[in-house]
Parts: sequence; C-alpha cells; structure tokens
Amino acid sequence: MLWDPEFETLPREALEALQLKRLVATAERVYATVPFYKKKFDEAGFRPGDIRSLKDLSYLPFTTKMDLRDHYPFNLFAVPMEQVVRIHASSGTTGKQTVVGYTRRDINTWAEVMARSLAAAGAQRNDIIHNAYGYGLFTGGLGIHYGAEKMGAAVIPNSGGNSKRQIIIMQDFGSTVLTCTPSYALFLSETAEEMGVDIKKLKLRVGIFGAEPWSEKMRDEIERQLNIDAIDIFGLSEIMGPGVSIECIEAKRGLHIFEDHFIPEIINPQTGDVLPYGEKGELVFTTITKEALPLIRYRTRDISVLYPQPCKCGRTHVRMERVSGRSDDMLIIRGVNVFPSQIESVLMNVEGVEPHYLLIVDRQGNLDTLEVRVEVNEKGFSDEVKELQVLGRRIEKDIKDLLGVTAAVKLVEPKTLQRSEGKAQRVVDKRKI
Ligand code: DLL
Repeated sequence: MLWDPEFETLPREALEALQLKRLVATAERVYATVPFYKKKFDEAGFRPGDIRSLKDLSYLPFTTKMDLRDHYPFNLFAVPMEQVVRIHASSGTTGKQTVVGYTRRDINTWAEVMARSLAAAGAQRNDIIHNAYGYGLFTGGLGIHYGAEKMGAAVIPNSGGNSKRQIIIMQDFGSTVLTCTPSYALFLSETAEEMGVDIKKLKLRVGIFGAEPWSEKMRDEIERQLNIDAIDIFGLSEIMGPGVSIECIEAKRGLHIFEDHFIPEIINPQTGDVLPYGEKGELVFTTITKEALPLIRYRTRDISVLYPQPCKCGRTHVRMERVSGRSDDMLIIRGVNVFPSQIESVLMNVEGVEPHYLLIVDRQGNLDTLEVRVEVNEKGFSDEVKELQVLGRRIEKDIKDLLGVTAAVKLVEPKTLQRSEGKAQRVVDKRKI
C-alpha cells in the first residue's frame, strides 16, 4: 500500500528537480551554519551556489563517522539547541558514541517516512504493531513507534527483552505485525516453542526486520518458523533512524529509498569514486530535508547496489539491494576478504544446523585462524558423534569452496550461543586485542 502516493510515485524528472532544489537549500544552510562544512567546502573550492545539477553532488565533501565523533556531542548541529526536541545516540563498537539530534519538523519527517515504511510492508490502521525494537537512545523503538502512531495503528511499546512476556502479549493482544531485529525474531520463535505456544497459529501476519545484516535464507527460515511475510527495513541514526528504505510486500526485492528525503550514491570505498547503478560498493547518503543534523555525503560503510528499474508496487524511488555487510565488518583472513553474511549463507544451506552462529577470528603465530561455532538442531544433536563430524567437515568444505578460506567448524549444542535482544554479535576478533 502507498502511504503518500503523490511523493512515492513521482515521475523521475519531477523527483530529480525536487532533489536538486532541496540539495541546494541544504548545502546553503550547512555552509552558513556549520563551521565544519564551511571549511570543507572552502577547501574543496566549491560553493553551494555552484551546484547546477545532481551530478555536482560528487564535488561535495564526504562526511564520516569520525567527523561526527570529532564534533561530539553537538557541534555538527545546524540549529540552536532550543530548536532541538530529541537526541538519540548509536553506541558503535569502538570509540565514542555518535550523537544525533532532531527538530520538531525532523521528528515529523521521520514519522512520515516510517508510516510510509509500515504501509510498504503491508501494515494498516487496524493493525496491532508489536514493537520489540529497543526503546531508548537506539532509534529503533521510537522510530517505529512514531510511524505506527502516525499511521493510526495500535502500537505496543514492548522494547526488547522479557521474551516470555512478549509471547503472552502477542497471544493475548492479538499482535498482527512484529517489529524487531531478525535475530530476535528467531529467538522469540524459540521462546514460544519452549513455552508450548505454536507461534505459527498466532495472528502475526508480517514482520519488519532490520538493524543488522541478514540473508535471503534467514528470511526463508523466519517466514517458515513464524508463518509470516518477513520484510527488510534499513536505516541508520546519522541519517534518521529506521525508515531510510524498506522492501515492499508486493516484490520483496530491494529496498525503496525515500529519495525525496535522502539522496543515495554508491562509491568505491577505496577511491571514493561514484559508481554507476548496478555496481556494488559503499552506500553514501545526503539528507535533503533534515534540519538539526543535515549530513552531506555521509559514508555509511554499508555495502549495497542501487538499481533504478521500476517496481511492480508503483514506487518510482530507486531500490538498494539488501546490505550484505559493512566495509569495516569485512574480515580479512589470511588475505581473503570475508563477510560474516557470506558464512551465514553457507550455514543456512546446510541441513541440521540452526541460524545461530559466532565467528571467532584469532592469530596463531603469524597465521589468522577462523573458528565457526554453529548450533546443531535437536535432531542433529542426537546423532552419532561420527555423523556430527561428517556434518562439520561438510561445512568446512563448503566454506573453503565458496569463500576460499579455511575454517574450523565447531558444532555446539542447541541453544548454547548467546541470544541478543537487539543487534546480534556475530564476530569476535581476538586479533585486535
Ligand atoms: O540500526 C536503525 C534501524 C533500527 C534500522 C531498526 C532498522 C530497524 P544504527 O544503530 O545507527 O541504526 O545502526 C545503523 O545498522 O549502518 C547498518 O550497518 C545496520 N543496518 C541497519 N538496518 C539494516 C538492514 C539502526 N536492514 C547500521 N540490513 C547501518 C543490514 C542494517 N544492516
């Protein structure tokens, strides 16, 4: 369903004209109000008034997470504090957290793109939205919440955790839409099973999952276990939070980016050159309607592909392929580039293991080692030791054949790897210590 048919189906020419107008206004505003951007533009010898077409975007400077950290907490804000009505932060794995701010209009825009996202996933006013994204500094909980209220649906602000209670609430309140990380959706399914509740029989119809990378195979698994449609939603705090892009339920192929608010580019992460549609690289976003924290060419580190082909849902906005990993999550193991999501895909193709795994990277002498811990299912666990060994070898071979790296696979008992209520931790890299 289209929430805002006018903007979501704008013909390309009109959309690009709107983007250009908004881009120029944003560039002028940051030049005038954020000393960091004035300096960057001056160094590049480029003035906001020089922007003539969307192609000129490539002359503008990039912004990185490091820039946000260097201006911690509020020094990249483009409005005085009295106009800021909300602050969120994203913890990240290293260094200081990244702090982001919103004006009242920003909160409205966010609720709008979130309402569009919920509608794209097939949610409607009469839905009961079971929101199990964390509430707090993380943008997941409140982002979904405001979008659901804007739509007029009934939102249950569960936040993460207290999983048994979540199952009871789903059962008793008749939740129809589940929103949480994909890994937590699987954990809720396990919890229901332990409680003797058949989650397939609940009223859940759709799940809107994101905030961490997941694969097509994981989608199949979630859809099968929960008997729902599983939709991928993407976003990042720096740009807004959830609601930057989402799949439509009609196609479930690629995430529509709300291009009247965010301009996407794909760049070569090594050279910074802009890549054409269809090529894989790092996603870069420029916000064109944000007031408190407008960002020019923000480097996400997320790896994706953009494709402009029209979609059967009628949206004209460009689609991004599901994020396969982050350029900074890429593991280099004995010189081979490996993304955790690639290992996940191998594991999900193997009968007998569960979608719960942990990668442990270490170094022995000068050689990197990769251990893949993965849970076997109840049936596999009851098999003979010899059969388990065969299974382990088979996974090692698949990883070697497909990714070219040697891994030691350790099969562990069902339900022994730690579950997460939010973003799952998939990698422990001991080499950094
Ligand atoms: O994770 C916002 C969000 C909340 C998105 C709820 C979707 C649902 P951050 O904590 O700032 O914000 O983390 C952003 O998470 O750069 C990606 O690396 C990753 N990420 C987010 N959504 C997806 C997704 C929220 N659907 C970072 N697939 C991003 C893969 C995702 N990675």
